[in-house]
Amino acid sequence: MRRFTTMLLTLCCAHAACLSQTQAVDPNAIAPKMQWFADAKLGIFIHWGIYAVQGIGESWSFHNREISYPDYMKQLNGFTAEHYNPEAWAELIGQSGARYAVITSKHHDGVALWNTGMTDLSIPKKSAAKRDVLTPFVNAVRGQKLKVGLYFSLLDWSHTDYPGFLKDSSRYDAKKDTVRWKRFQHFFQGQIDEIITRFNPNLYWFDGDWEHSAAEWQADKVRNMILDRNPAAVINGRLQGFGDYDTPEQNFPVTRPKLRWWELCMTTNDSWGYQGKDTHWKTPYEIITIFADAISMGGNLLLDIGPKADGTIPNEQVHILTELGSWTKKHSEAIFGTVAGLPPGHFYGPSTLSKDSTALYLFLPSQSAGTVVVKGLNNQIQSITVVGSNQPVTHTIVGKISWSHVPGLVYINVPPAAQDTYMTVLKITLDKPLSIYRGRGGFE
Ligand code: JFZ
Repeated sequence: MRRFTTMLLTLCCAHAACLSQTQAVDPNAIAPKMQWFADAKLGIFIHWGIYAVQGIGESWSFHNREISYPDYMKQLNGFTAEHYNPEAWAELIGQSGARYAVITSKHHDGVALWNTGMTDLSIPKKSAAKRDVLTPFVNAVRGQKLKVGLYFSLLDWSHTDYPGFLKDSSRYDAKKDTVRWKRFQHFFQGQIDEIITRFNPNLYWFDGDWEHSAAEWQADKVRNMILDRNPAAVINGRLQGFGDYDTPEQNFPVTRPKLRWWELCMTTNDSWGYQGKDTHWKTPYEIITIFADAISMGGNLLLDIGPKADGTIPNEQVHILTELGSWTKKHSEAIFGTVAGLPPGHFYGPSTLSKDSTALYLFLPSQSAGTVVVKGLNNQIQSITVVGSNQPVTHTIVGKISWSHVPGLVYINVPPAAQDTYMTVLKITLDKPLSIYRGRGGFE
């Protein structure tokens, strides 16, 4: 059994029911395997399940008694996947610029997308589609040379040996009936074992950990099961302290999340799965500015789509991914392989840095032409260009006092013609690795 360095870092996730937890993973020990994740920047999340049939909330709709459990499960009959084209999905994801995709192998409703041997509640055994819809997607994603992530809900509100069921009713108390809870442990760990052996994903995206403790999930054992098979596998932070990175959800973190690596998961409208009535779409501009903000703070964006029950992806989501794709392609050097940019206070907008920090990328936060300013830059500027066109950009140094070590203000003239449809990016080539002034002015 592998041993973990236990750090006394107490974390609490976003959920009200969350138990406070101790982070068991040493960031220095996992840094090498996390490199692809840090460089990936963009992932596409897919919530696909029977909830798309009626376009209702994924799993939560029956849990919260918006629909009866039997009626929820009747959606199995409408889940046809008749137009499902996993290669086209993977191609669209690749075109968006994403470097990885994460799909729901099983949500809280317990309906597995693959042909699990641990229960009959699966798309191949119980739905109209009558086939494993997970394996072809995993293969198609690999065919696009993208990393594969599998979402797996630890909690399973359908399983008769799982305590939780509806919001106000549970089957039993796991602390009292330990024999029954052990049966559930055998079940969910058996499914994880299937995922490990059949799919060997690059990333495990657990969810639903908040209903039980690390000891109850045997989170250390689960982590070891995964790493014994693939020491390079990345595990998200919803494993009661035994994951590798933070997963803020929907809400943009204004200050950096606690763990060294993090990923904001976010919907394109207000729903994870397909809900036809939800037309509250984010615009490509909003998605792109959110993405730039995340990478500026050293995080990734995991942008969600919710395909329909027939396997088609809603047009609005295709549009968002396509627009995002042309923007990420044009600005690829400012995104991939960069690291977090300037700390707050130097520039009114997101920024990134090349890994050697000799190039600073400024993401212009508005469409207006005119000037933008960078404060506290000690370096000499070799050139400023527009990313994507290499158009040169002029600047002036304002307020530099000859006898002071404090750098002047860099006023950059943004040419109106350089404006991108969504977000213009400037590249400042520096004389040497970035050096910034963080003082209070005057002699400090
Ligand atoms: C979780 C899931 O429940 C949700 O359906 C979706 O898959 C998302 C990516 O992850 O999000 C949560 C989890 C818990 C709460 C709310 C959203 N909660 O406790 O209120």
